[in-house]
Amino acid sequence: MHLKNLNWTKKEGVALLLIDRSQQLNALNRNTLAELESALCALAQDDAVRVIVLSGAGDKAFVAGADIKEMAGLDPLAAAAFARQGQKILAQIAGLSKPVIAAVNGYALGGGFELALACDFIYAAEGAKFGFPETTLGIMPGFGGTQKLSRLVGANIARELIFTGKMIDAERAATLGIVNRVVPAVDLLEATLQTADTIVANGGVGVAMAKEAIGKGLDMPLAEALAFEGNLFALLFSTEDQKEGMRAFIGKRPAVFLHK
Ligand code: DAK
Repeated sequence: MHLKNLNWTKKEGVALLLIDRSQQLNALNRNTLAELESALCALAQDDAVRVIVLSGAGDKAFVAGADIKEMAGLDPLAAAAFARQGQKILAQIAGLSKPVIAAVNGYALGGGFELALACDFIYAAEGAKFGFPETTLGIMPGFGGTQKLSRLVGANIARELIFTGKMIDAERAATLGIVNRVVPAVDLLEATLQTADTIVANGGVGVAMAKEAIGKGLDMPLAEALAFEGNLFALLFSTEDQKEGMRAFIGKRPAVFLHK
């Protein structure tokens, strides 16, 4: 499917969703956000898609942030609408029952870093750069960056990155736990798609519930989160996937999951 600033392809349970405004380093303008929102809606409802890989077109950027040229002219009401649009997309990714993996192939700055952080995990190309330059523009992160980064790496690292606006490379991001894996740029999509394929082969309901348990559980006190996990675990014993998975193990054969 080709939209103006976005395109996606589907293969064997995996959708590869590319933000495609490479002349502007895939910066997020309002049109791109609107397209991303409708693409995520369509992919959420598509049963043939079980994992989404999100990346940027070209070899320079994942997303170099919100579109500064467009943002510069926003009045307060338009800025509020822009914020709502961005936050809706982040909520969509968190609320999707399918994993979303970010394949960061260059700059992931500002809103682009926040978009990557909203995904379930991040693979990065060698040479990719992460940062929050907002304070160099007189603003601050507004799509969840202050909260997501602090929870992931701790408040002090988040403060340093956000207050200085300096970029870090993919290796440092991996050391900090922001990035799961760093690979040569030419191998990034293949490595990410391979991991997506591994997930697709597993029981879809279990994966979806694990995503929900991790995502929602992080915002709960531990005892409540453990109870939540226990309830979801119990619910899985009503699924065909649980029966098939265990039958296949006992029968010494690969499982064939129906994802229900
Ligand atoms: N916006 C618009 N255009 C951008 C852009 C951006 N973020 N980043 C790059 N471009 C454009 C450049 O203007 C240039 O366009 P032309 O001049 O050719 O028309 C083209 O992409 C190529 O960029 P450069 O020529 O600058 O390429 P370089 O390799 O020299 O430099 C760079 C690459 C990534 C270091 C540099 O482009 C750069 O510093 N870009 C800006 C990065 C940045 O500051 N990003 C953060 C934006 S602020 C909100 C929530 C969230 C946000 C806002 C509000 N609310 C809740 C309300 C998010 C804010 C942000 O993300």
